[in-house]
Amino acid sequence: MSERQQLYADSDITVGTYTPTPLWDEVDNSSDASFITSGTHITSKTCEVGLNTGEGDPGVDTASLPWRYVVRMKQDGSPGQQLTAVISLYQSTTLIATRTGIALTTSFVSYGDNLSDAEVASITDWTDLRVRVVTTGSVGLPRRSTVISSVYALFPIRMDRTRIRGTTIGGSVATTIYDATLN
Ligand SMILES: [Ca+2]
Repeated sequence: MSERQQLYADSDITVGTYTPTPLWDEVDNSSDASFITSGTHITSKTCEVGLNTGEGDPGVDTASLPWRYVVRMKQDGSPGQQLTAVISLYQSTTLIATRTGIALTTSFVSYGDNLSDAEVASITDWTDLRVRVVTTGSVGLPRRSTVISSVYALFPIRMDRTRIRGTTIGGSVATTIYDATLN
């Protein structure tokens, strides 16, 4: 089974024109019913949220699992502008990874970016990871808004821990997950 830790937004770094605030409180879940909106675009719009620290540095090469950050978003409003997004993972103010040229649609889509081995190796502080979203509107009216419903990252868990899921007993599945340190 996959051994993943999911890091959610838990702080605001750059609010810009986005509402409502705090931004992280709307995008720290998988529900499209809670979201943040940029307001109508004239030029580019930027927001950035900090991620919680999860279990921290996975510490070793776990290349069989993708290291991934995800932004679920769409463009809102009448046909006219086309919004294009750039999503980036930062450690503090240092760029770790970026994905450009995301053409938003009018339905929510989860756009992810997998980190390369070199990008993973460039992360030295797992307590200050951030995700920045920059969207730019094409020339054209009516103007549109960027809408973001979820921001998170998926990383492997530490390799010096193992998880043992309970076996089926009497027809019900034990749901407790046990952590055991091996060394
Ligand atoms: Ca949400």
